Amino acid sequence: MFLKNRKIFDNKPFILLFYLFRIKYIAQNIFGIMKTYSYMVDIIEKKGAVYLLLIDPDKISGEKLRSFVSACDKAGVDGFLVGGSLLMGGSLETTIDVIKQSSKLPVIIFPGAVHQLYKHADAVLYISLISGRNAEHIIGKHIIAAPIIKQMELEPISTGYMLIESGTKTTAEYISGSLPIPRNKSEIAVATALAAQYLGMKLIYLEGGSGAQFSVPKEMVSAVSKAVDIPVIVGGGIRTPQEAREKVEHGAKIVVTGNFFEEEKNWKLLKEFAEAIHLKK
Ligand code: 1GP
Repeated sequence: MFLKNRKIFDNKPFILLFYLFRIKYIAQNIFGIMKTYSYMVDIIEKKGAVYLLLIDPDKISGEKLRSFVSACDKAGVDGFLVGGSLLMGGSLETTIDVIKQSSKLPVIIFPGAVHQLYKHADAVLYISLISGRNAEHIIGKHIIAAPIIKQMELEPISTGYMLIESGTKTTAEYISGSLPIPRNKSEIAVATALAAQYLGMKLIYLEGGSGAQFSVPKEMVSAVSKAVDIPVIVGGGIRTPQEAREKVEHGAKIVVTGNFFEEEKNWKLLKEFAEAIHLKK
């Protein structure tokens, strides 16, 4: 029996086929599974930074969502994050379906909980709350989510998520039961971000929290961006194109806005935000 198998392996075309499958598998891992991450790296290369719009399914739906997505598309937004720390009734699935019907831009789930996963999204930020010490948010929920992500064939983008003190207590802080990093302690943020990079994470998210009173300080954005080699995302409390630009000028490679565009009267500023974030023209 053993000798019989040996004969098969001695067969050169068989070996060639074996290696071709291996190469295909490796290529799928790099170019297939990491498709959305590669897309963002590519945008960073071409435009200097990525602009993502966070959509909260509780805040917008139906025709208004369709119009908003089209407006984002026209304005030069690079993609969408969908999710929230707390979903009060809005549907993540319907929101993603509507975005997908209205735009070709990638949709990345920004999960506030394990049940916020959906196979029609392009990717999921696989966030570990590394600024906190709550094991459930560092690794616990991830174990529950991992088999679901695999089954859905979603691209997980490993993200070191850091809450930064932003004036008042934010929903993310309250729900996660974790202390944010003090605004004036850039060295803690740097050490935490470096640890995430050494653990193999693909992104660092400096989060002021949705609707934050103050966005992440530029000094901290700069210190963290200089220390790590992976892209730094900055979000929370960004309300003007100038503020968004300042984050990019201090090293942010991805900027997220959410709250500000929940008011329709602000949609006219989408293009200005996109242009401010895209440093390279
Ligand atoms: C929140 O960083 C995002 O998780 C966006 O924050 O809603 O304040 O823009 P805003």
